[in-house]
Amino acid sequence: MKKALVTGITGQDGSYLAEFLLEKGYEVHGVVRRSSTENFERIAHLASRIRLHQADLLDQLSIIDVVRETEPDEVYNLAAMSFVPTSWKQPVLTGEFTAIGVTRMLEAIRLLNPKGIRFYQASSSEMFGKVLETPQRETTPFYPRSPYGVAKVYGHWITVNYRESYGMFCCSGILFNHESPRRGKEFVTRKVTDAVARIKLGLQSELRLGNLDAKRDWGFAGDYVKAMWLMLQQDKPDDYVIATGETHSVRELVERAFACVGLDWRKYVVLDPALIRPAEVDLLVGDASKARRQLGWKPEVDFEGLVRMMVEADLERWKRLK
Ligand code: NAP
Ligand code: F7E
Repeated sequence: MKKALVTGITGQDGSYLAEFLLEKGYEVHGVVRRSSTENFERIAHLASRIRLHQADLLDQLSIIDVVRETEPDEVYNLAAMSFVPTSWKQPVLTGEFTAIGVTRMLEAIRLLNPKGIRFYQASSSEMFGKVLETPQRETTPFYPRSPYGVAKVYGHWITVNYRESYGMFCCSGILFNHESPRRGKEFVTRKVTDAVARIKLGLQSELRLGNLDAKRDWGFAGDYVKAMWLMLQQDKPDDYVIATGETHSVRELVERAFACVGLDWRKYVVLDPALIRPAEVDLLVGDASKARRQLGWKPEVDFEGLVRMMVEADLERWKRLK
């Protein structure tokens, strides 16, 4: 039985990845940080099948301890401060978690089992930022536009560097936006689908949004965790773009989500300048042909299916709560 260690297991991707690895027959270990109130909602249904360990990406010794105790075959480093606007409010902390945290993980592996452990780093399309090429692929130069994007560029290159310096099996997945009913409510897709459900049920009257013109390549998180695993099953470590190849504006997302419940979005959406970012990423669209060719990966859920899935899940949840 293979063993996997997942940081960020309480997050959206961590919960889908843990499910996926359990289905593959893995023994799954997760890193959680200490908090006065537990926030294990996304993995509650897996509680009896996974093992959780307290550690923090800010604390090198705790990371070494958890790698030593669990002796994993594969490490998936998903933990990060992942909300872009917060990275302007807490740029130093974002750098500590999202950038230097990667080095702490890699150092633990280098010290304990550099040839035996395979490592996945959760890199991001935010690294392309003010894009220098469209569509974006593995060779597109980076131009990050937020402290989060800058931190992810560091995480990406330190992963490449440990592969090249020490011959470690390190992969970086450059994942474009991926969403699900488990997405945090501060991200635009979930903010919209949650509001649509509440408005439909008479629990909310307006939805405040920022830039409606930004375009993103949105996929389904359940599809994307499979790509993470596939990267670590190859003969050689490498970096891959994971995306759908389709882009849509926030306006299209809003229109489609309201249409799912038969409402006209113009009656409810209020533009709020406070939600405009200091620097924006205007357009993202990925070219995942390398992943398709070498990993045999392709997304199963399209944009329309994704929005419908999220609206329906939020409607169900609010009906139950109501
Ligand atoms: P998420 O839902 O925000 O989850 C982030 C996870 O990181 C949570 O489990 C969080 O734990 C954990 N974490 C944060 N700081 C930590 C620390 N100091 N020590 C230990 N754990 C810590 O993010 P996600 O959407 O699942 O994304 C997973 C990863 O992929 C992140 O690295 C993100 O930056 C990256 N990524 C995401 C996307 C996307 O569209 N979703 C695209 C590209 C890359 P708590 O529960 O304790 O907060
Ligand atoms: O914003 C615009 C906003 O916060 C998407 C993270 O997972 O994906 C995510 O980062 C777009 C932006 O995601 C609101 O200006 C308009 O252009 O959902 P988001 P993100 O910033 O793209 C990447 C790949 C990651 O790696 C990150 O970790 O939507 N937008 N109005 C808004 N965004 C939010 N959040 N809220 C609004 O009211």
